[in-house]
Amino acid sequence: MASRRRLVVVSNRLPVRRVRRGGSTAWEQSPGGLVTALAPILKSARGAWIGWAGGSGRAPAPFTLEGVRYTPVSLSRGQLEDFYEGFSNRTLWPLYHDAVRAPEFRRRWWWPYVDVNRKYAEAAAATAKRGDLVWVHDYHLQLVPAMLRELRPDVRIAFFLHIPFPPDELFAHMPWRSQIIEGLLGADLIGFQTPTGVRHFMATARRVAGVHGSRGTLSTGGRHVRVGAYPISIDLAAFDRLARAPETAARLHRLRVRLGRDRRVILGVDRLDYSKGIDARLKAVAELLTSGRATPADTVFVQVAVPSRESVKEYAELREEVERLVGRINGEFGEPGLAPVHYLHRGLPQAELVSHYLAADVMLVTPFRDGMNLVAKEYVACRTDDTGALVLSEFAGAAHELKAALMVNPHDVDGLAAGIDAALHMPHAEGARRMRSLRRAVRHNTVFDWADEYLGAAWS
Ligand code: GDG
Repeated sequence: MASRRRLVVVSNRLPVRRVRRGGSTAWEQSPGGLVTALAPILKSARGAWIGWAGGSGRAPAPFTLEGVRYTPVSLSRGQLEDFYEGFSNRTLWPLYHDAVRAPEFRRRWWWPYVDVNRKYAEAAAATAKRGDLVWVHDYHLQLVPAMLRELRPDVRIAFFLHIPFPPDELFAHMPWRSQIIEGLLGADLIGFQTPTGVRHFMATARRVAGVHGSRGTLSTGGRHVRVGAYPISIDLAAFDRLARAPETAARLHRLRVRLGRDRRVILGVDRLDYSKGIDARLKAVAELLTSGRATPADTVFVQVAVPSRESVKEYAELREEVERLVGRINGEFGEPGLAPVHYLHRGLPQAELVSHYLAADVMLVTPFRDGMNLVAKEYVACRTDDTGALVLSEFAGAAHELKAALMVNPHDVDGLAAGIDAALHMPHAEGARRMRSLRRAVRHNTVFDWADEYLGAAWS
């Protein structure tokens, strides 16, 4: 019954961008694992995607791109400030990331969050047909499942949270905790990145909404809501292909020559976000240089920090802190022509990103908390010759699968420095054994497996 299997995806942002072509502008799919995995499914299921397309004011008209129907949602300047920068990124984001920055609970951000969620729910209700599956994504839209159920009890509803779900006692701080839990419970399936997220959510749902259930099913209002862990992943084949491409070899060669062929390369790649532990790893690098375990002549640290949420105060402060640390390390330990830290405050084209992964003897993924962390998986996917070492925070969702990484606690600067040192001196055989095991883990669960598993559960 093809009509029953239609999929409507709802996410804060549409995975598209406007590009200039000739004298006019056109829409283009932006690169990313989620859209790569879902585009073929949406295309064959004549599916649709609803989300914000950037900008404020009137939304652009719906359009079709590579067989997928995109419906932009409009957000006003005020909604962007209160719903997006405020409630989503200054309340929910820090609260769900273990409160590594204090979440702000402002009453004037709550109603815009409700209004914008209703707008997405109405757009989904207007698009979905009877029996369709509507898949709602992420923390910006947690009220949509219940709002949509109210409007359209005849569709199936699934929700996936890309970021961690916090422990019960932390979530309890949220003034609108019951509204959020009830919003989520409107779904038929709620997916989290890890079993820990599932556990936290089940505990909170029992306490806040008084629902019953165990073993991945909750009962509420005469319905069953399934709750499960579905760890997201990457398009392994795409990274494998890029890593083996002849142009990549040439790019890698140029990069290694510029970084110094005899130096060991340590790499970090993140959005410039305080959850990612960029400051912690800079302190650990400083510790290695201070203790003489690394010198600017034998080791170089490259940090790619992609600008993110720059209008949010905490992000501007983090940028200052990171740049101060980089300046201090280079000032203290650098020599003319030999900077121990290279800091790039920009995103790289994907082919360039892959040559950085290939240039890195050691990859540092050290978030204080992270839903999954795709960078860790991408690094592993690119290491086709089983070389390289991954230093991974035990607080990244990816740590559940990438067990052969060198695990670290980013709050412990000495332990982190010791982990990096161990990675730099890892015996070849042990490094290869670990990398083979990491590669098996990524092969075992690609983004296509993730989408299959999740959608299989949502449709059943
Ligand atoms: C959220 C959750 C969860 C980064 N720098 C460049 C670049 N990137 C790409 C990477 C990777 C993506 O951005 C970052 O993904 P992460 O998973 O690390 O992080 P978030 O943005 O925080 O995503 C996270 C994810 O959702 C998925 O569910 O894993 O836990 O926080 O794909 O490759 N890409 C390019 N140049 C760069 O400089 N081209």
